[in-house]
Amino acid sequence: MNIQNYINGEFVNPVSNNWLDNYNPSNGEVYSQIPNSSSEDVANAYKSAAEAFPKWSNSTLEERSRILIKISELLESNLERFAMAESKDNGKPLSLAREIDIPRAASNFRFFGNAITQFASESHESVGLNAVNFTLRQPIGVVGCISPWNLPLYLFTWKIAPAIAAGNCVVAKPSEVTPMTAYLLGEICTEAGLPKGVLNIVHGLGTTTGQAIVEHPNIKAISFTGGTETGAHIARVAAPMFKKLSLELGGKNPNIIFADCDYENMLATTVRSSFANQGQICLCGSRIFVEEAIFEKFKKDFVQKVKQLKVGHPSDKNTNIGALVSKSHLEKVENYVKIAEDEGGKILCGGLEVTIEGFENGYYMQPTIIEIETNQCRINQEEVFGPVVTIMSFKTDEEALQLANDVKYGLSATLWTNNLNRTMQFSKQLQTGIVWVNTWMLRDLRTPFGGAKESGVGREGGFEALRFFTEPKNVCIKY
Ligand code: TXE
Repeated sequence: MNIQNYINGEFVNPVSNNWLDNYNPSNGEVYSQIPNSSSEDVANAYKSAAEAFPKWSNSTLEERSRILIKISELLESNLERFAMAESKDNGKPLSLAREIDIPRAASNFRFFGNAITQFASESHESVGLNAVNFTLRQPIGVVGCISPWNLPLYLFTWKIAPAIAAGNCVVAKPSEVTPMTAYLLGEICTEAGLPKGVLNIVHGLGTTTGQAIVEHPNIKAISFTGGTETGAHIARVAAPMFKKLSLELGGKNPNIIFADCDYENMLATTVRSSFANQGQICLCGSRIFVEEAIFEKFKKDFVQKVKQLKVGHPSDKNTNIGALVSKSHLEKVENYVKIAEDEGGKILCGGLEVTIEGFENGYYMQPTIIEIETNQCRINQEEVFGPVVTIMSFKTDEEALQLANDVKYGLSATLWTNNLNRTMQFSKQLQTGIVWVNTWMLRDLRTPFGGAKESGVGREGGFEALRFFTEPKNVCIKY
């Protein structure tokens, strides 16, 4: 089948009629073709968005809210279809797509459909000067949204929903590795009555289609989630045009475990925070630091639990770990296991590819735990983004904090302790955008989301996202 671009409310082929293969990671077969869109397609998408902007930006908040909530309802009523498409395209367990990815995509639209009706701006009375200032928040115009392959529809809609809620029109590109649910979203938007041109979806490679979005002189803001190197490149291209940027990039997140934690809860959650979605979540805790007093016990229990995880076909209901997203990504992750071994890391379990009967060409790998002696090794300093975690012990709070912060990334951290004083000390001193205490990936969509250091700039989520997608203007009225 052919996936098409969605421009001005219509499904269209790429102008050049060039196509790319789309692979099913569970069996390694090509199962669809996607447009290899050029700057011409991006220009068409921009034109359609620019034409839709005057009317959409003047639509009432009730109107926008109604349409966003309708999109959310349609995603919910098409849950099974979308979950199956996501699982097939990405390799993730169907159960995960059904329980997390698609419901969250629906929540994104519902949340921002409601949030926009509550969004307000500030006013300041200039006392003694007989003047009043207020902040007019206006949509930016046409904005670009570029998303990755790990949580395809979840992250695509996390950007699109606030952008259109705030009155912008959008040119969006999903990852070329996982285009399917973005394609299906076009149909839903039309059915929900989203006016033509408000959302335009172009498919293609990052270096051509994505680059064309970033280079387009009139696309004034870019919201991007992806790798740190790509983010740095986008920042360089966008800077001379003074574009507004929100960059959500890689992570190398510490999971710090103290002996005084609720052990069973910590153990079960740590299995999830290590290997959910095959470890391909920017928030996964890939560096596990354990207080010396419980290190040996934790090591034994963790290895035992992880060995029970079933690697299998994504649609098998017993599968805990599906396929990695692509062959090249599997090779990257395997290469990191070799690097870790060369650096003296000890593989406690996993490390090998898995062959699933009937799906021998799929991209499967065992969940892998590596014991290391120092944080200063490549496996602990570089983002692997697969089912691989390291463990290492520490003695004191100071040492744990130093290890946690000793990395160029700063997306999230997880802390396991029942000590309130320690909780506050770590919360203040961890150099990350998110700190989870005694939990992981508990998301409240009102909270600011994003990273410090090389994990990005800007925050998404809640009113932060609505602020990003609007331009504040100071209006000063003298009376
Ligand atoms: O990401 P890319 P890749 C990390 C992870 C992974 C590495 C590389 O470590 O192994 O990044 O993954 C588009 N202009 N993360 O190569 O290339 C691209 O088409 C404009 C962490 O798959 O960053 C896709 O839509 N766009 C991450 C999107 O950027 C460009 C999730 C992300 O792809 C572009 C994914 C360009 N020049 C990977 N080049 C997270 N933070 O969750 C690429 N793209």
